[in-house]
Amino acid sequence: MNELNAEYLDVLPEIAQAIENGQPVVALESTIISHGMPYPKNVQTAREVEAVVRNNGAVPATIAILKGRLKVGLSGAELDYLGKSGLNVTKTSRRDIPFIVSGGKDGATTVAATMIIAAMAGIRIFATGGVGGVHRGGALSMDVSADLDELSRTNVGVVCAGMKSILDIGRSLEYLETAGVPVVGYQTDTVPAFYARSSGFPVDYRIDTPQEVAKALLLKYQLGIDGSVLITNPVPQEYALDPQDIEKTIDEALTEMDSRGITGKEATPFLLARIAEQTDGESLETNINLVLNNVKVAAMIAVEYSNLALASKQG
Ligand code: PSU
Ligand code: MN
Repeated sequence: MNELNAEYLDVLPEIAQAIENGQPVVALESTIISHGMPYPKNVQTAREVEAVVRNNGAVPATIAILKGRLKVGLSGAELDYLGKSGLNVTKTSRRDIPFIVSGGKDGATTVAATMIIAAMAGIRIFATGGVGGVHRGGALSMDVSADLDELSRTNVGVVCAGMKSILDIGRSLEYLETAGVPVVGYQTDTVPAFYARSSGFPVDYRIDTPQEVAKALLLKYQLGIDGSVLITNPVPQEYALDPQDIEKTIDEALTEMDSRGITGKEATPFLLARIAEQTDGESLETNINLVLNNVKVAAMIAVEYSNLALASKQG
């Protein structure tokens, strides 16, 4: 752990010990809890997610900011508090962290902010549902998620189910290429589109085993090449939604967002909530199951990463 940051970090003892010993740890974000899913499913899912990480041999580390403290690992009561507070907790990305901490406030961390705090604590693998990207119309509005720049600079591998098609997936991938972020397809040739198994866009590298993913990630850091590897893992077939149905819902949500003038950091939470409402919870079931699938893969990668890193230290 970086001495400079230790003063602001609260790492649960079990997690601190695992990091210290080079054992597998998987970081998890909290905006998905407060802004990504409704209560109480969000809290139930967050607990289930932690259980799946454990069942696959790693220690879960859910990350958030509470009363100005950077929390790595949350108690059951803290998870419940975040889930109940929902949209009342500040969505916290890179730019917000110093202000939430200096104000002693609570913050639900996005992919970008979770990566930063995970890296401070020494965690190398992080799992979520979907990452942010270039919004549709983003070429003009310049609404590009801070997640993309974070992926180019912070050394944490991110497992996700691709991007929701609320985003312009093609432009998001162009941006990642420019930023030097490799997009890996875990057992797939095409980038998944969150609810759907494929966006049609090719991945940079298809990798079929957790060990091969871990090897490339470790090598990247051994070579001193900063930034993430985006590991995309398609939603399990049985939970995938019909792309045309979901497209219609997304289009309606985007039209409503524009007519209400919603922009900036409110855009993504608005779209997520609208889509969940409009699909009568069907999309929520898909969302939950793809997250569970991602954390399982992330835990398997973390186990392999830990083995390889320990072996290379000894060797
Ligand atoms: N996309 C999803 N689910 C989510 C998010 C994005 O499918 O929960 C959340 C994540 O926390 C992500 C953030 O980091 O939204 C991106 O927000 P913005 O587009 O404002 O950067
Ligand atoms: Mn944005």
